[in-house]
Amino acid sequence: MSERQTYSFFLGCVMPNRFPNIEKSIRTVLPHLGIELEELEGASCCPAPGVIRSFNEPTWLALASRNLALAENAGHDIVTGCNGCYGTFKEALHIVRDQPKRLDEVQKHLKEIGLKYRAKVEARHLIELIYEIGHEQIRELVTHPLENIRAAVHYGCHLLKPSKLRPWESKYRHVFLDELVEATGAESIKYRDKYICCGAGGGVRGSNVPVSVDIAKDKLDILIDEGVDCLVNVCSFCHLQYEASQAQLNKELGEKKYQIPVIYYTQLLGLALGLDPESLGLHKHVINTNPFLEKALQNH
Ligand code: 9S8
Ligand code: 9S8
Ligand code: COM
Repeated sequence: MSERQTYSFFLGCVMPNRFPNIEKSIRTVLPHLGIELEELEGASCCPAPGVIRSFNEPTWLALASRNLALAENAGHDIVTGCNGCYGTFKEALHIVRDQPKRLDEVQKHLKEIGLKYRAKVEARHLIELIYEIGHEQIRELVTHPLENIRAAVHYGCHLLKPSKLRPWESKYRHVFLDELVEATGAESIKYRDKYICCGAGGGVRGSNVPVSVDIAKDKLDILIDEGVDCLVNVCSFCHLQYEASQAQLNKELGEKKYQIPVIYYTQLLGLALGLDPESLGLHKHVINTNPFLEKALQNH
């Protein structure tokens, strides 16, 4: 692997407030891949692309640019583990690079709070950094392959779309995450509606929980039929949706029908690197991870 790289770590809202266990797994695993994270002090909500942008686009752009400016002034590119935050930053950069008037407008706002901004910073998703290392190289680092695990990969929307503003080469766009999951030794299964929205984004979960849970239920029912060991994701908001929706559905049913462990990619990879499940936050899940861990740890 090439020399170590340092990024400003953008947490977003969901991870530190609801899933510090995912944050822990990211902070534990990335240094093993030569990726160092620096705190991004003073960061705010990205703000969420499907929510705040729909209400007031100029405010969304100014706030997104403020977060990007913090990283730019720290001298690093920004990295996030949430698809929504990734979407906001990729699209905010595209707008100001494409339309000088918008950059001017944003620079005026940021000047008022003493921030310089040239839109020279890049926005990355941590899975993009891992993709660049390559699935074959990741496979070489794996010491404890997760041979018994049948995983259902969930990409989420903002990771892939709009495709012209995303870095994935077209022939890898719909398989790169499956390849990275398979590099851990797990099997990534084919299933119906793999690329469908989890039902949380775009303000759906915020405004109408029953509709949102219903959308999540479609995929969960497909995965129960497939008999998977876990659902793997790379978005803190999708993660929240599948954890919380299963708990909600079980409560409504009065029985624990929905028991699919929801695993963030760095948790899966960490296990395959031989790291301790607690250091990956795997003991702090809403949906019990024990049956998954029993199978996954057979090579530990
Ligand atoms: S920040 Fe505030 S609500 Fe959220 S997690 Fe991701 S999208 Fe950006
Ligand atoms: S949350 Fe994460 S990326 Fe989104 S909009 Fe549709 S899918 Fe789940
Ligand atoms: C989803 C983000 S990851 S948003 O709700 O669409 O803004």
